[in-house]
Amino acid sequence: MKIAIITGITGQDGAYLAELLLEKGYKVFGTYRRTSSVNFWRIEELGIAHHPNLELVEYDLTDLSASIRLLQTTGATEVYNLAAQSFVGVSFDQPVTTAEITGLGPVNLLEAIRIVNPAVRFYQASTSEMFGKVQAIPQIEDTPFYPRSPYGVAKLYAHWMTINYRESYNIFGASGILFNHESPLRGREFVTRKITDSMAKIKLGLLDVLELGNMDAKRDWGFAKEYVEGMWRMLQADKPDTYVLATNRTETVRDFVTMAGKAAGFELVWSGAAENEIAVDAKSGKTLVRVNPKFYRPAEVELLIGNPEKARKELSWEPKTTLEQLCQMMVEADICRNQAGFSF
Ligand code: NDP
Ligand code: GDR
Repeated sequence: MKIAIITGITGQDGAYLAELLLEKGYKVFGTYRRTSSVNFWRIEELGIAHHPNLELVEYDLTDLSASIRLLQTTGATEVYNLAAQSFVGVSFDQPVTTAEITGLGPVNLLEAIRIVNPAVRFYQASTSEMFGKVQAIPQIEDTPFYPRSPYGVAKLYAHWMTINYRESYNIFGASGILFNHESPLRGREFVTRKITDSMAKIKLGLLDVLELGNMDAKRDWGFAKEYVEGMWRMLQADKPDTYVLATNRTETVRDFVTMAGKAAGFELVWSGAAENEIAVDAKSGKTLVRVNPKFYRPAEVELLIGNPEKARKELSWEPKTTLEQLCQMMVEADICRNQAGFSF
């Protein structure tokens, strides 16, 4: 039986990846942080929280000795490092914590692998945020990086450390440069889920208006469940490498709001510019969306679009779910949850 560690199993990707590895017959050690109240709603929703081959382990990525013990006690041969302070907005307010967790944290695991078992295969969750102020369109593995947030800078450090351990110690360190991927399990602070949850609430009369920041930002949004399959394929490859996973389609935040509004039964019409922009429902005449500059970021990533050609060729990976299907799936899930009084 193959044994894998997934750090960050309480997050969106950790939950989907655990589901995938359990389906493939793995023994999975999923790590979670000690908090005053546990946060297992995603693995519960997927129905795997009590799977006999899933063991939940308390662990913090910033602790080197805990990382060494994790490798020693589990006997894992694959480590998927998904743990991070992953919210870009917060990274501007907590740059040091973000650097410690998101930047230095992965080095604790790389060191643990180097010390305990250099044959362990390591996946690092890198990100399109490393491209930041983009230097080429679309972005591929070789596009120069220009991160625009403390989060992006921290991830870039971890990305290069993964490559450095690959080149220095022959460790199988794979880095997946994943573009935004979403799902009904996305955290509610991220823009797509904030939008789908709010549209569901407005439809059910639980919210009047959705407030957002930069409507012009363009993102390449895919379906998270498909992206975790790409992570697994990277660790089954003959050699460790860096791969972009993306859809090669980009849309604005505004377009996603319109799409989610449609899925909830509204017909949004936009007017005004920048800080004064609003969207009115053509059927009821009510203002349902408005800009609030408090959601603007000190520096923004304006445009992301990735070409996953290398992953398609070498890993036979490609995205299948369209943005319209993804948006519909998220709105429907949020309508059901809000009807049931679910609050995550
Ligand atoms: P989430 O924010 O949903 O999950 C992050 C996970 O990291 C949570 O389980 C969180 O635990 C855990 N975590 C945070 N800090 C620590 C710590 N100090 N020690 C141990 N665990 C910690 O992220 P996603 O699932 O969306 O993303 C997974 C990874 O992929 C992240 O590294 C993210 O930066 C990266 N990524 C994500 C993309 C996306 O579009 N989703 C795109 C590209 C990269 P807790 O629940 O306790 O907070
Ligand atoms: P991002 O995702 O920063 O791309 O990072 P997020 O959904 O937070 O923002 C996407 C874009 O939407 C704009 N935006 C808003 N964002 C949020 N969260 N809330 C708002 O109200 C709002 N209004 C407009 C943002 O300014 C931004 O341009 C995500 C995370 O999952 C990272 O961990 C991951 O590495 C990258 O995707 C790829």
